Amino acid sequence: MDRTFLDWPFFEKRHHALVDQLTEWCAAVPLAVIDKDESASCRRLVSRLGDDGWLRHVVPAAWGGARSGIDVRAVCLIRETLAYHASLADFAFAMQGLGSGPISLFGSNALREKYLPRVAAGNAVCAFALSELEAGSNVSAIATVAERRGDRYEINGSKTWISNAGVADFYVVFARSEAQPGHRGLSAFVVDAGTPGMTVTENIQVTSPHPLGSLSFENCAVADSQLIGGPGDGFKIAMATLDVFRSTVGAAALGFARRAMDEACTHAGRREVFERKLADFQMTRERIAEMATEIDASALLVYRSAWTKDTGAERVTREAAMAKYYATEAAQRVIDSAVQLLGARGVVRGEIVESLYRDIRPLRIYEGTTEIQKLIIAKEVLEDK
Ligand code: COS
Repeated sequence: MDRTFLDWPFFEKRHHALVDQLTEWCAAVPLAVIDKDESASCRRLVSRLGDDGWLRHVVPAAWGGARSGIDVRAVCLIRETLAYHASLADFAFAMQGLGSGPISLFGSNALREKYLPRVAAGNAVCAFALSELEAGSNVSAIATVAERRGDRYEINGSKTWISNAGVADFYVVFARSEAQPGHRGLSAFVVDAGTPGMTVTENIQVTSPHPLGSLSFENCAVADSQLIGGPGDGFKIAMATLDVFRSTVGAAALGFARRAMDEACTHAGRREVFERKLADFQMTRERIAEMATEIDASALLVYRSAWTKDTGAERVTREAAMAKYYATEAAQRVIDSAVQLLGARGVVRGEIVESLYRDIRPLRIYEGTTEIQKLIIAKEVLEDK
């Protein structure tokens, strides 16, 4: 994997050490092995990532984490490296961050104490339950309700496309608790798996296999101490959490793209066509040049966003949206080029570029589609004028 980007001014010495240690770890641990199903693999991966200390990077130090706050550059470097080796390992790591992010960023100390040490140790699997059938891109349209009854809330409604549904030990659930319409009425709650009234209604099979499903809530009672932030803070909690984790989606895309690039270059250097190496043809070189440039451009945007957040910016909405949009779209093009360079082999099940081709596709959709990222960027640019 190209490591020259680590010399860019975005990084500190500790980031180099992190990548060295994680690369060694990835070579030693059988990350790509699938157990009886993806859910079992995901649990095993979370537990191993916890045992070996990697999950400490998604939690603040006061609750078992590596540093006082979440170091977005470290999270990006870990996602990039894991994605290079095994997409399910990246997924398992990423969901621990996204699923616990609202608690780290906005939870009471009691909630942090209750959940975050288990997240860091890999003893609790997390989920982020935002999307609904009629509320994917439009978060303000969430219809799941949380009605206040004394010292608890009763949740009714349903969620879908929820990563780790059925595997998670707790879910951060966004629901409408306040009378105000649109984004102002939403709140965020932590709901433990096994809470009466919450059931997993469906497991969803997708192009890049990972645990995904739907949830139903019927008079599901949660104590008011499970509320994250205040009543009505849900929309801003969701958006601020996504601001942190969207750059990391770009980083995962970067890991996939770098792997595709390496596979393509190895193949082009070995494959003979018309009595020459594939790598000697100008059309191959043009493709390789485009792939390399898109990878570096993605890395610049991803690490610009992560560095901006780490060095104190309150919001990185525009930077994170650019990083996610550009890096995921570019990775799709890079991987498609790699498939093309491998020819027939590129579409054979079991080939690395074939699985990368399936793995990259959801990243252009989840945590905000490319189209939503473009709307966010345009809004930020126009507001600055
Ligand atoms: N951080 C903090 N606050 C934010 C914010 C952010 N990143 N983005 C918006 N806000 C605030 C705004 O400042 C505004 O506050 P006020 O009410 O005080 O004015 C409020 O939230 C509403 O913002 P906005 O008007 O921009 O909201 P919209 O309803 O127009 O929606 C989009 C904005 C479309 C950008 C949002 O719904 C979105 O990101 N959708 C995609 C969701 C997604 O990623 N889904 C995938 C599921 S997760 S896997």
